[in-house]
Amino acid sequence: MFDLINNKKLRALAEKVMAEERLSFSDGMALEESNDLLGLGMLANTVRERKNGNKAYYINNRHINHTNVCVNTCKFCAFSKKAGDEGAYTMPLEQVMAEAHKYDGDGFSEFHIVGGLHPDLPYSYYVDMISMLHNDFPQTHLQAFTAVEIVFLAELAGKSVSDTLLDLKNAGLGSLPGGGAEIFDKNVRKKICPEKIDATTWLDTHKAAHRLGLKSNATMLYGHIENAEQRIDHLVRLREAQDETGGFMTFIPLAFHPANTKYGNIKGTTGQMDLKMIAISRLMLDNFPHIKAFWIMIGEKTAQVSLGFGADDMDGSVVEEKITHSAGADTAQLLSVSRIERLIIEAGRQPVERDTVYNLVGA
Ligand code: V47
Ligand code: SF4
Repeated sequence: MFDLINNKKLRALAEKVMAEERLSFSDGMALEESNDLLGLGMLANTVRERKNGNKAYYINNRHINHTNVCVNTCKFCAFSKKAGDEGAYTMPLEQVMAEAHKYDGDGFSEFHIVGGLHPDLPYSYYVDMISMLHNDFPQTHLQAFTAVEIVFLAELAGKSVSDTLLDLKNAGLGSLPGGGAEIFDKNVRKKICPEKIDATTWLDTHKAAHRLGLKSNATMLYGHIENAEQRIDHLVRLREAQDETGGFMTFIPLAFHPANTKYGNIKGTTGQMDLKMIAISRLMLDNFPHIKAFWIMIGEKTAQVSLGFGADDMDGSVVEEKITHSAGADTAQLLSVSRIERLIIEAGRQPVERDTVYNLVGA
């Protein structure tokens, strides 16, 4: 089958993939240097089918972004505002609850909750938010607060990261989303998000969560000022962390959207790059069970095609995502379950509704 791959280096990697051998950093660079998208896709699809067969997962979920007020000034972010700016908002807890109850009866299994680093909200706001949601929605998984938010909350409370995670877990937190990873490289980070926690702190926060029994996801923001070497370095560091704890469920490559950011001059990613990132991450992250195509960022059509290029997960119905839409995403706010299933079935895959931690829903 791999005779069809026209690139010599890629054909050599095919042998490693077939033998289930780990790809090295320099193998990763060879993947990056290849423009043989079909070859990359074929290899990634082999791993995808080995791990997940013909299944394509999705979740019926709802996003809540409780505030866009943030003390940081990440240059790629179009979502954050300073308090008092036009468009700045912070939901009191009653409003968070009203938002959550808007979806009563919709059959969702997850709330995905992320927000800015607000300068004035007390620690109790976050712990109470989780316990109030958990109280009203005991069956709904709460995937909340990126590692960046967790470290911010720990500093706010004067507690260790582990104790902060424990407070939130005791209140009903189910898992951590994968945001805030951006690109681990120190020099890129200094330019794109100078105030953000460094790579080691991000990774240590996830490892601490895993040790407390909380699963998590990981992301990588690509298509801005980073280069191929920095992307492969990012994946290798994630793979090493996963070797230690095994607590990551899913990797989500995030396509940079430049509109309304400080990088408005950068062109958005292309379909070739989006599919290549899915394939490369599937091949490099041999210890991650799942690779997610976040349709909000790459569009429904590319997400559908990515199911043959390494992805086995389409995320979910989402509803009212603000982070990417602030940065010019022209995707819808909502994909109905029937639309997601149609996209998956037309791609020749078997749609499987999951909850956050990949239990089957309604099975
Ligand atoms: O960390 C911010 C990214 C992330 C832009 O865990 C941008 O299942 C593109 O992490 N263009 C937050 N991306 C979202 C996130 C996420 C999304 C979906 C699923 C999961 C999961 C996690 O969004 C941030 C940052 O990397 N981001 N601005 C932008 N202009
Ligand atoms: Fe704040 Fe997150 Fe935006 Fe950075 S990416 S400015 S931390 S909301």
